[in-house]
Amino acid sequence: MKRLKKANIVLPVVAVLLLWIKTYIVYKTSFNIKIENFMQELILFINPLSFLLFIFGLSLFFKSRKNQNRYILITSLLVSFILYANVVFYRFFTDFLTLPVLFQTSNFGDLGDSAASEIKWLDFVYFIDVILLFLLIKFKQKDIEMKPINKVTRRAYFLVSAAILFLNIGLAETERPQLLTRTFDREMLVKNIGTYNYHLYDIFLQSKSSAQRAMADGSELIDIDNYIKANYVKPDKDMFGIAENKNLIVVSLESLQNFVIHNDVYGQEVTPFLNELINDSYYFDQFYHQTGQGKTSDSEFLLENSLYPLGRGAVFFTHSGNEYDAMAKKLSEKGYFTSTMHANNKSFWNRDIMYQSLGYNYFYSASDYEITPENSVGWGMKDIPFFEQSVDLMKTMKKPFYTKMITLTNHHPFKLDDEDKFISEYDSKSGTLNRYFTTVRYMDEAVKEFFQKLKDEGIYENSIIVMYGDHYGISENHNEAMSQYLGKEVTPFVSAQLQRVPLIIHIPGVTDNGKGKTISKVAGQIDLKPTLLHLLGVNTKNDIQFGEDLFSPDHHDFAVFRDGTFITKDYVYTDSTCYSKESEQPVEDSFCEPYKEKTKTELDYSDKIINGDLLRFYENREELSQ
Ligand code: GP9
Ligand code: MN
Repeated sequence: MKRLKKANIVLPVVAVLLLWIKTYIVYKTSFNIKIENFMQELILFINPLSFLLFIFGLSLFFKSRKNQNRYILITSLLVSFILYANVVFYRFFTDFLTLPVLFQTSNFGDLGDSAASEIKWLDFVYFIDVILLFLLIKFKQKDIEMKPINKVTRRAYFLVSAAILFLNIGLAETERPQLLTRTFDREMLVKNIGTYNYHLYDIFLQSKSSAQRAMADGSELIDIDNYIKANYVKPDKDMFGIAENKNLIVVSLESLQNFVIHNDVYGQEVTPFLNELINDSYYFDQFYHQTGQGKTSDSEFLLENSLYPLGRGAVFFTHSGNEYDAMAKKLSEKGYFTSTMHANNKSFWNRDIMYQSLGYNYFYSASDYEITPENSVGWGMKDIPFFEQSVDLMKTMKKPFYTKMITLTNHHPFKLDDEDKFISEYDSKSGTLNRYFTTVRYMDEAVKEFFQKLKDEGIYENSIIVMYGDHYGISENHNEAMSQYLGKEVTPFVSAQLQRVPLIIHIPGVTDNGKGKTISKVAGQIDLKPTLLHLLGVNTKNDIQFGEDLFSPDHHDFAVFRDGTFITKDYVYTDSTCYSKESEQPVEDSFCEPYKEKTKTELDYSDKIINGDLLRFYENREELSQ
């Protein structure tokens, strides 16, 4: 019996086998990883192995069986948990976890509702192998004949594990050259190096970005500055300052996609008020959201800075200590009272910290509102009471003011009390899509009452009201139901088109009484800052920004998504394929070629600015370029 006290090799190998098989089954059943050929399938199959061999191999260094057992069980549980966390995250976001997102613990409480709806009791099957391992250790281990581990066996074991790692990377490199240098696409990474190695790589990237800040000096800003100056477009003379000294009210409409505008569910209009308002406003119907994992907060980041959010994590979390030249800051300097109004926990998305860096004077958060169980649903306060109380707060604000309001009711899982359902649900296999229309309809009603109250309180005439959808509400997980609604297949081209969100700019005295216009320029949230500042008569000529004034006659039809997808006047480049907008079919790559470089440059420069915290050198910009 004595020999059983020493570490052995059977148990770690069993643990590796169990987790390996489980990971592969999870790949095939819980993620939607596209496999195009046998080689890709093979890579997917072997990719969990090197990490698992390594991590369980460490147990071979334990001197006692008891400690080895403990280590193996805990590791198996932890690794299973990481895999499961990815599964739950994927169900909601169709994406894999990144380190910064994982550490956004202050969001976890509020994410409860959404996350809970993604957790199912049957999910315990994701841990079956851990239970098996436990039972094996408890009841069967003494029956297994085992040799104590020696140095030679250990060395051979790690050699095999290293060989598998190199084989994996080698095969991946032939399938996807430059995989690790071009980290646009997380799915590609997971597919090729496996979910566990991907997480290690993510940790490496995170450390790299911390180092980047430490290493940066202002010199990188020179190239960026030159690029931005060369691409600057002048504002339209008649539009510049058209709303000077008026209040600026920006409303971020939660999860509102453009496809619901002028659309219906069984004859019931989804957005009757917005459809009408569009006639009295500038309405941009080719306007795209450009958010990444930071969702609402990314859209706020785009609005405020005219910089791209990050490819991983939420920049509100990862770079809240940076220096920014935000719209809020510029308007505060111009004498505006600047604020955000959002009836949610102030620390959600790290807003309370980030808003200080963006230069807001005040954040009206949950504690500034009267929130009761009766006026709440889903994520929190309903939009109608939110708007109502917000207008009362506006009356107390110093004028002129800039406020950004963030709505909440039209948020996944799109729950609504019966009395707030103004239309009936859609009928498809996706409850999410079915309910979505009803919450959008509710939000439309809320906006209508908001306009009325602004008029009643005499704020309307002195304000301009800007509204945009922050990001998609219906993810690709609902493609089947979506294609049923749209009456056509949701191809990658259609998916990219579905990222359009409405942008409505309503200027009393200018666009009202039917003087509105639908403008079909290709544009994105990155264009908001210069556009709005110019309307208020604030110059942005010396700003570091990637957006262009939407009213400028020189504005380019161009929008870049965070994953490298881009849209031009005639083409859509997505999923490594160039599509013609006219035929909606793939065309020769050469049509998209000229814009690839611009896309890459802009995303790279924007990342450099954020990772290096380059705007802290901004004051000395004149000196830098001399
Ligand atoms: C939370 C709200 C919703 O405060 O902004 O966040 P989202 O999940 O859409 O990013
Ligand atoms: Mn949102």
